[in-house]
Amino acid sequence: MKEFVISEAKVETAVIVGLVTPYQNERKTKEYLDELEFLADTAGAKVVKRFTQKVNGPSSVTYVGTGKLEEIRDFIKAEEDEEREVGMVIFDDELSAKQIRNIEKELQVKILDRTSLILDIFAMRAQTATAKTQVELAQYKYMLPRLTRLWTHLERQRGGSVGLRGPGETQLEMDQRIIRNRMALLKQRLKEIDTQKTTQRKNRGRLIRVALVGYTNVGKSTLMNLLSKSEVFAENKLFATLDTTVRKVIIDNLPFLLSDTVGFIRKLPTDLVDSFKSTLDEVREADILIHLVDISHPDFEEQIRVVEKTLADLGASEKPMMIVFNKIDAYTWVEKEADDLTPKTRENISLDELMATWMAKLGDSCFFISAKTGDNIKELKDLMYKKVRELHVQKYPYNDFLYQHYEEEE
Ligand SMILES: Nc1nc2c(ncn2[C@@H]2O[C@H](COP(=O)(O)OP(=O)(O)OP(=O)(O)O)[C@@H](O)[C@H]2O)c(=O)[nH]1
Ligand SMILES: [Mg+2]
Repeated sequence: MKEFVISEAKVETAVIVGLVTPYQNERKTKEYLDELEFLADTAGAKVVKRFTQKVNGPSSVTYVGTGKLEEIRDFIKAEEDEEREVGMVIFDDELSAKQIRNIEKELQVKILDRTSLILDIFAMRAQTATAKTQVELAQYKYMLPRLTRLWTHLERQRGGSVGLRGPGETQLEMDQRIIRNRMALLKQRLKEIDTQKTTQRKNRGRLIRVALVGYTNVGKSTLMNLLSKSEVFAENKLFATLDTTVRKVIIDNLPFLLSDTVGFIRKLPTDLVDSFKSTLDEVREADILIHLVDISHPDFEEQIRVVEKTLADLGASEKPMMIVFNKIDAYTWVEKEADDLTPKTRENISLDELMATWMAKLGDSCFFISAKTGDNIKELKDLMYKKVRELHVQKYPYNDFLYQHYEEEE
């Protein structure tokens, strides 16, 4: 638990909750909660306490068991007694309407889950009309099956449900209808945007398209800026980028298009991925993907799997791909004592060893850089030049500027 100082009293505070299950051991849960805390921080909430519980699976009634829920309630009460208000409780998994209703009744504070938190950040980050429309649609998709909770809230205010059932249902049905209409409108709007974007993409000319993909916060925008000398917003926050940016990059005599796009994350609901269809078309239509990985992250291997799974969901896993490991400057490891005979863990592997392992596995389809210090960037550019040219010659064999150059070299 972190220190709580009075000068920060205006910052919304949060308690986060996760489960340890047969499928998610303590270490994993800690990593998930670290990430959830980072998400909360990105959304502007300060995490003051974590709760975890060892169970076989989430309870369908209250997610955690009754005892744990009381523990959380007692904590909130104790904080309130000290004039420290807990603004919200955030759960690491998506909650059902029923779970939210029951938990809220017990804890009497704002209840969020991983999905609604991510949606909140998306809403905060959305800049363009496309992103805003996509986020709004995703928010309604999340809200619709959970609408009853608004109604229960009302119920409580009016003191019981007797005699209110009729108008209550009507109210709910009305809300649902309004939302469904709004969703239809948003879908229609996205369709129009899609058509527009498809036309735009067709008009881009005969250039190879390279897409930067990867987990959130791995450095995609930083690399994009470095390669294209553009100024895409990059910072140490999750989902700094929501909109796709496309830039023309020229390496040597070879122009191509490079796109930077929204980062992926664990437990991202498919609905949300669907809503970002037009943003992710850039990935789907790319000729080659650069999968950027943050090698300094303790859990980068799982991040790779999450990205691969998301790409498969998008139908983009068959594309040519390069894995580029970023942040080699920030990689840390602990050398084991010679007399320590316990098995080596991930923390005991040196960068050289790790690089050797991956190169043995992937050959020249993997690469190691630091977008921050510029380490190996020149070599990365050379490699990209080679790969893009290969594709270009295959796809546009009669393209003048390249064809000439190509012949000269024959
Ligand atoms: N140490 C180190 N930090 C880096 C490197 N590359 C990027 N960063 C930092 O990592 C953070 C995230 O960088 P971004 O470029 O915003 O990452 P992104 O993948 O675009 O993230 P999202 O758009 O949020 O998905 C920033 O604070 C960068 O300064 C690197 O090579 N080394
Ligand atoms: Mg970015």
